[in-house]
Amino acid sequence: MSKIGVHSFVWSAGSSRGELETALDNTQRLGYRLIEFSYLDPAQVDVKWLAGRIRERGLDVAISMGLPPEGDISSADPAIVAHGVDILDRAVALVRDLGGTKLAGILSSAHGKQEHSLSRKGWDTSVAALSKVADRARAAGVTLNLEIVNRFESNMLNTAAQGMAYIRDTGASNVFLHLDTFHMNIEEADVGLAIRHAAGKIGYLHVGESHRGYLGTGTIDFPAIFDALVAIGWDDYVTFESFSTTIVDKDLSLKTAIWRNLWDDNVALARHAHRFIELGLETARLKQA
Ligand code: FUD
Repeated sequence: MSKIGVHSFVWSAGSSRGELETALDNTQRLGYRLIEFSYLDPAQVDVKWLAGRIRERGLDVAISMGLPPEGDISSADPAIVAHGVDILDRAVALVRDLGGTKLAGILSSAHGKQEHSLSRKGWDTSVAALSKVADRARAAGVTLNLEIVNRFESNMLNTAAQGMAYIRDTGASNVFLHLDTFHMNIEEADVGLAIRHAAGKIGYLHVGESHRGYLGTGTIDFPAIFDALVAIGWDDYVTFESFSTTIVDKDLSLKTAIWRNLWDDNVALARHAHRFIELGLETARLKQA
């Protein structure tokens, strides 16, 4: 049985107890072993209660987010950088309090389309700020996983190679890459090769289709991706991510340009995705046996 996770926005963008309970229920019932909560706001959620529910069900948990413009740690404005550091520190605490070990997403710059290119100073500012967060995260037993997203969602880390350079500059042992097949399909010359080159530095992984709908119905070469994952000995979570206008988050849906309805029935979608990932990994293992 492979370790397969699911992004909470497959279930709901809400965080009422009922919505969270349904999300956990569906996650477990369909055979997923990890739930990733996106933009979970501790002010809206009883974190202790949620941690207990996750533990009781024997699930793992990860948290993902993208920094807002007013918390961009690559900014020239020290107040904006300080706000971003505070957001990251609080997200690390949330991961720890939920019983998780991974913070993922766009952590090194603002999430969203930028109208300027990144300067050397912006890079250095971000590396310095994130390194400090990483020190505190290490004490909390949390890793920082930098999501590599396409050019329309960040002006900083668009390829795995750029992410590796950033990690080297931090010198931190608990900073890793968060790779995502949707973004890699846009920016990497060869997705399988990029995974092989990044082996050992990949901390978290999203599997999403080229249109972010049903896996296997777009243009992504999934056999090449599963082959690469098996070749590098990946034995951590593969988390399914998909977006449709059926589930709208006020921030993320706009930043990721979710304008089309790619599915209504999230249970059918998630059931299919689980089978697709399981079979893909199994086939790759058979090929390499
Ligand atoms: C964004 C993306 C997501 C996002 C995450 C934030 O394009 O792919 O992974 O960063 O959902 O919580």
